[in-house]
Amino acid sequence: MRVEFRKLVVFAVLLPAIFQTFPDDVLAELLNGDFEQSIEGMNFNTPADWNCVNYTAVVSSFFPNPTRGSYENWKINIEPNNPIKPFSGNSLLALSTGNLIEIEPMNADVWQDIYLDIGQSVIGVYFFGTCDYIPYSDYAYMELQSLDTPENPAIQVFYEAVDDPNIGSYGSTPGWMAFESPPIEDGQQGMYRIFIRVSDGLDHIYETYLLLDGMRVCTPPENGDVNVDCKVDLWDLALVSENWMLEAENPDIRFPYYADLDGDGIINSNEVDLINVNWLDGDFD
Ligand SMILES: [Ca+2]
Ligand SMILES: [Ca+2]
Ligand SMILES: [Ca+2]
Ligand SMILES: [Ca+2]
Repeated sequence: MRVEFRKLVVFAVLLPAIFQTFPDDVLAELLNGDFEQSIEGMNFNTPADWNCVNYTAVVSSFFPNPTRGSYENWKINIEPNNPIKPFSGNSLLALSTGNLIEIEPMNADVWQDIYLDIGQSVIGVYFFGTCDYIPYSDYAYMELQSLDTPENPAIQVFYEAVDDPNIGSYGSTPGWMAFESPPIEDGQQGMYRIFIRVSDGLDHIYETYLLLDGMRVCTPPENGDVNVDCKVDLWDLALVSENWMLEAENPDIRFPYYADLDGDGIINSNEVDLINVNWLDGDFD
């Protein structure tokens, strides 16, 4: 009888702690990670379920339209009739820095607070492109900021900057790039802010853009996830077959960098091998 009473006490003590971990307005699930839902605005539509500052627009395609600057070194063939299309669904999120005028904002931010459990990662794709030049090194990043222990350094997910040799003046990433945050380790689980920023760095002029799509929180497979949906199955084989022997060198096509699992610039049997080794791994909830 005494033991039963102790159990009750433990339960009563734990209960408020559980509610504290999951407040009413925060779910343990990423909302609108595919940016298919938006809220109509005066100048542009912002993503539903995300907190936004400055230019954060849900669009059905993207083409740079800088006030000044240039996109002459972008690594994709881009024209008004050949814009960047969503990675998945019908829309993507575009963040932009300020343009010519001094009172323009220097940065654009989006964030969402979420509970991350052991083994979970934030995954998805991004594209970074700049109309600015070195030494005005605009940059963009995604990081996970612990809300339970704010003194802990943020977990970096990706970081791109104009002065990185892979980008350069008026440059870009070569296409949609996959990202995956380091999995949450035992003891790190808790509330996090998924924080994303694109910034002018030094001044207020010459736009830089960050595009995002296909974001989700899950327990990813070790490898083999060609289509970035957190599981290894027939859809990955289908994407490999669709892009069979496609090479990054070919300027006429947009190479699916996110699907090039071994990073050798070609979609071939290496990807099939990685799918086989990791077959049916991942998050099938
Ligand atoms: Ca989408
Ligand atoms: Ca700039
Ligand atoms: Ca997959
Ligand atoms: Ca490859």
